[in-house]
Amino acid sequence: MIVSPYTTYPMTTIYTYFISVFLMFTGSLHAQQVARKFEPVNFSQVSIHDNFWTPKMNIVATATLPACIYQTEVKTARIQNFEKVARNTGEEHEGIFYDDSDVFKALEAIAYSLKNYPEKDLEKKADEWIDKVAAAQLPDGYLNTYYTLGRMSERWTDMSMHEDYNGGHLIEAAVAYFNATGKRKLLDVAIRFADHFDSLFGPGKRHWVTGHQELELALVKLYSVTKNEKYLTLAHWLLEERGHKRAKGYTWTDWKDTAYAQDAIPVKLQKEITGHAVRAMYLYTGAADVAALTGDADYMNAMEHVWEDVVYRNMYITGGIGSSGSNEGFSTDYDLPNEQAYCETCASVGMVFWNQRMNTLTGDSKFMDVLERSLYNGALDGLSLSGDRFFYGNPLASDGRHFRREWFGTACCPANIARLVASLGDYVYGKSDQGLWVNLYVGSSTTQKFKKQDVNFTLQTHYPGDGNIKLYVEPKSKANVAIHLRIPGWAQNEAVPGGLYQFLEGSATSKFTIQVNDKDVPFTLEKGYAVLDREWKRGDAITLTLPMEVREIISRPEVKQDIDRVALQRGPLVYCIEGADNDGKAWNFLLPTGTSFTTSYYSVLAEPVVAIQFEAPAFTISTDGQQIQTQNKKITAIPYYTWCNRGSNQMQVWLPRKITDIKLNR
Ligand code: FUB
Ligand code: ZN
Repeated sequence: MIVSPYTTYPMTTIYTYFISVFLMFTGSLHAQQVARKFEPVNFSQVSIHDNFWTPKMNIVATATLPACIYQTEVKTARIQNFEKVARNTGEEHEGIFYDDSDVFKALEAIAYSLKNYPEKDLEKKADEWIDKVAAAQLPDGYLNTYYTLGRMSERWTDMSMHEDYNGGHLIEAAVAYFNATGKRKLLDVAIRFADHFDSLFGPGKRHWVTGHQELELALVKLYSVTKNEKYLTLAHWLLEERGHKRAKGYTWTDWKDTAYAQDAIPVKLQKEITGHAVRAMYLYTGAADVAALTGDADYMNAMEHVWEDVVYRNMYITGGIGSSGSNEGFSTDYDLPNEQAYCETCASVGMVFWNQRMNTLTGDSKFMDVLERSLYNGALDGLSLSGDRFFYGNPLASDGRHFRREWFGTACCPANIARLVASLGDYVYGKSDQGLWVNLYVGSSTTQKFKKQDVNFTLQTHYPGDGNIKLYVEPKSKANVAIHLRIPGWAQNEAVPGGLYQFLEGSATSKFTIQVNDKDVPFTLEKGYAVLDREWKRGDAITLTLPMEVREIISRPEVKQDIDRVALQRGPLVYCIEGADNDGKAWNFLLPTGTSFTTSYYSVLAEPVVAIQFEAPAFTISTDGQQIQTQNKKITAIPYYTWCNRGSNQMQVWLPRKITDIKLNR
């Protein structure tokens, strides 16, 4: 994974790379035909009414966003910084140089949330913040409270200082708020900022390598709403700036290792994942967006390799990534410690972004499988069931000291998980001229046009509680639509693409089934989708049943931390053992081969879940400390994302098979 200076690249790749760099500098980049296999259906066209997600979206609106607002304007000076700029009385900036981004991310989350949970007070608060943000913009379009409050002469001198990152989040918020409300005040601010950046940097102007990638993907969003090609050109140019050691001409604090920010070699030549996990995810999301609009196959090729490096060798079973705290990112292949896992919430959120882009570019459901894994496990774990406590890191084992916090000094994660949950509608469906893709099984409805005819789709399910999914298809009269239903890899015996994790042999599962109007129907399987290409009439209903048995999972032997251990999964959910359900202990039992599992509804937590139960030998030390006692105990496992909602507790995802892995003194 460390980029080797001796890595060789095929001549054709190098040749096409230089051609495209040449085109960048001659300024002749144009958006070509969109290279996506289908377009994601925008959240604004999807109504969600889901047993699992709707309560979460409501909690985001009523608890998470109020917590973000309280922390942002009452407990910290984030909003005050904008007010200080507008007052222009020489006051100092308070906080960290990237704090503005938390304001923008919260605004973005509010925008999505208004669609699911229209709440006048939230919209009022957003408008109030937008006025303050707008008042802090300088006449030349510059917007950054850290530099404007006393550091004006230093602006745009240090690429690591997140002026671009903050600007990217401003643009994302502006686009989301415009899409959700039709109000364009923040969009105009974002356009002025982007134009300011464009006046300084770009083909034939100054060089700039984004210190924390984000502006790339944001500029593509700005392009998609304004249709102004200069933003797409700028996004592409920013990608091309990487990997040439251009950062050297500037002060680049803490910039010892360019692989940290995926800047060691040009993006198109990258094959291996390196460095900071969130930076990487935002970079590849932006690269996939640019590839989709420019048809640039080199980006696609590079990302296929990098994606395999992530998923085949560097991803946790929870879909979390970035095992190392020292660089907040990747270390060496298969180095996936459980208790020390960093797995930042934002990195799992980034996995959702990137995998969605890869899915729409390729039409391959393996990317959605990874997205679903990161969404339901690594990302969702970052949000407490109450909605107002957060994890920054998401380890896969705890001795009881890991706990959820109200906020963080670096507070990137809370608003990130808020914007992800609130924008869930973006990930459910995809559409092409001929077909509909159902990617996530979320109770919802959407109306889409096929050959000028509106067709309404309504999906009903209790997923992931059970695997029964019903999709009602309602054209006005009759309509030909190829409906693609994602059949998750886990429902076809593939735990994860690439085999880093595998179902234990003999860990039985039934087959998925599909019926239309209660009758078996023919379908084809294409890239992980069951395709039903036929004429639909009003009242037709598809029933998809996914197998929901408890599956035991093992790791490749290279992951030494998981040797002789087993993880449990049911549907898309990874499970863990938490002390709260097991007499305070999660490290004192063995999971023997051949254990049988039962499942039941479990209402001990703040939301009902399906728990897994099994009998296992548990070990305790006698009160005099002289003997180890064994007794068979009923163990309860709960979905990983629900742990640590009853105070700090012991927890384990990978359960031991061997007595030497038991830890009694915890
Ligand atoms: O630098 C901004 C954010 O802070 C990053 O995305 C996180 O990883 C944290 O370092
Ligand atoms: Zn974060």
